[in-house]
Amino acid sequence: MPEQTDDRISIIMGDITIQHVDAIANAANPTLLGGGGVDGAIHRAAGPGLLEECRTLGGCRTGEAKITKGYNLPARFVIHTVGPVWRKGGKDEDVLLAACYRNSLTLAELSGVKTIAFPAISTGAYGFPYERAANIAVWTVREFISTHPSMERVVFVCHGEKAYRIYCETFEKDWADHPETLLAEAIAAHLLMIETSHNIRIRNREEIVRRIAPAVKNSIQALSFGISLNTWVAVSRMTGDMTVPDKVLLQIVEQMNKT
Ligand code: AR6
Repeated sequence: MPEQTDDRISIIMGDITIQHVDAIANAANPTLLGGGGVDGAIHRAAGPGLLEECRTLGGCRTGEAKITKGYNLPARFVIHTVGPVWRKGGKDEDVLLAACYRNSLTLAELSGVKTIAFPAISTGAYGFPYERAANIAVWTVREFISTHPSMERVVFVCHGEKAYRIYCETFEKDWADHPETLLAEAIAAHLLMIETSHNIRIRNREEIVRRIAPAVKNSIQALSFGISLNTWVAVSRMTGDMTVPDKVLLQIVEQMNKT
């Protein structure tokens, strides 16, 4: 089996159901009651106990994740996440796909998982363009593990040679020199996390992404923007629908450029 590795990320070609890792991620649907593709393969390999436990979970929203035991799988846990259905990019698909990876990793970490394998979420029945999805997957995972040392290894399991090649090419892109679109995705993902964790909706989210992305040079700055905005939201105690004032954005960008 071909394999490409750095010290914490592996890209392999194969079947996720046979991976010896602490957890495998499942590209599920909102019912969590099984389906085709990788979901079907995982349920078949895990056995009926998995479906039984899934029935107790009350489904899962797009971009979110839920955890179960792995039953007959070599992996101890399955992290079920629901990817977005591709709708030509106009329905926050990038942000939601990034949220799948981030929420799965967060949930995994909370359960003591140190090694996790991911399939290419949303790239089958849900129709997400493969290359774009691979970029988001690699980008989001790299960013997450850079700030979460307890996650020792993440394995991308590619189903087929073409898929494997695309992941390898994405992986080799210079991490410090990502194109603006990827930085925009990272910023959008930070905004989504802020919205979720403070239970707010940022009305000018898209405008913020458009304005901030060109000012951000790398992932560290994108993260630093996310942290500063998160702090501002926490201190301002805003709730419900809110707009981030221009003044605040300018202050954060100014601060970011000093670091
Ligand atoms: N190991 C690794 N990857 C696999 C495997 C496998 N055994 N089998 C398929 N893939 P999909 P989605 C790859 O359709 O697009 C289900 O019915 C596959 O080549 O499984 O998120 C759910 O219940 C593709 O690249 O998931 C939902 O209804 C990737 O896994 C819906 O499909 C994801 O393809 C979810 O659609």
